[in-house]
Amino acid sequence: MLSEKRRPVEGKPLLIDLRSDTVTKPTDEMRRAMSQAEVGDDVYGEDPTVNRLEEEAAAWLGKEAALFVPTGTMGNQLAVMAHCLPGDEVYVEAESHVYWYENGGIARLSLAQPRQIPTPNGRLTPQLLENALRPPNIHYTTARLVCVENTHNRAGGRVQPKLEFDALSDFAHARGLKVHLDGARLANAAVAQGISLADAAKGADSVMCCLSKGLCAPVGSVLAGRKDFIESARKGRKLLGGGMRQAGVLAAAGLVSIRSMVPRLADDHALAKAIAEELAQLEGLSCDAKSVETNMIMVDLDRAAEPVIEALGREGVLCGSAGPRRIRLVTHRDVAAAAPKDVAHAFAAALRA
Ligand code: TLP
Repeated sequence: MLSEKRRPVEGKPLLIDLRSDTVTKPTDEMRRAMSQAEVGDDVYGEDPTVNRLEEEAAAWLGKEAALFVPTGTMGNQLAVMAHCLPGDEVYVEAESHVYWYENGGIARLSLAQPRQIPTPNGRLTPQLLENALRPPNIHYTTARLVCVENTHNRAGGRVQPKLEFDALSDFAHARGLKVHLDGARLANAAVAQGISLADAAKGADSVMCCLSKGLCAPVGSVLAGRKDFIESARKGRKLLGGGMRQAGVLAAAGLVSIRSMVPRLADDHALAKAIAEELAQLEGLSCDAKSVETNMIMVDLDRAAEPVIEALGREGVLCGSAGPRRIRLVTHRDVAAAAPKDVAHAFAAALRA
């Protein structure tokens, strides 16, 4: 339901684009690295820059091997394909991206059965998983995989703390399940906790992390796991038409993301908090600044979201809907530090309109 196609209102200069951190532009350093990248045919395994990115991404995420993929969606779906057999059950948090926003991929690409587990805050726990699991029985399909999302998008960028994730993955492993981590924004989760991404992903058998969101690369995500898992995902990527050729021009930007863009996410988090604190003072909406843990802000309205989003667009603030009366705002590198006051003024005007 996010209004990804919303564009700046014609004739009016764009002021603040808070639709997503996917709108970030590559940095100057990235553009330089892209123009100078050494390349080869990656389907033959001959692109030195892609090979370097995959090596560094594996170490970054604390896994044996990694694969460069065009999108986070492809990374998640390849993981499900590599872990599951047709008919298997995949446990997903009820509001997770892999269930909500990936076109039914679990069912369509892996022929597996997603089982939604509702949570109050996007955080699956051993108890909730245990309630969903069934003992082996002739009537039941095979429980195979649990997917965890950190940070959690529809929960408003909430973080699953490392100890909680470790406990959940220990529980899942003890019951013979694999664990896939949708870490599209794992770097945000790591920065918020002051830990490395490898530490944050330790309990996962596989992890996907996007380079094209807050980390500013123009394209690309990485999927990491054991060597044999990555070999299976590499075959799956070819099946889906994701075998790219001189992809080093893209991987070069991804290397800048991994090497130097993570620490600055703290600025995005501070900015999100500041915007939420300004919005919390307005009438006609509710915004809980305390629940802002990373770079997302959820605003609940006392009326329909779409007309307010349109009015905000006329005020030069772009954002998306995350429910009939809910607006999502996402901070990123291309939002000015002075934005909180401007965003609050735009909301006040839009709510008056
Ligand atoms: N999320 C996008 C939209 O698809 C909703 C956004 O603007 O937030 N996992 C998570 C948790 C995500 O938030 C996203 C993208 C993905 C996977 C998919 O990544 P891409 O867009 O690269 O396929």
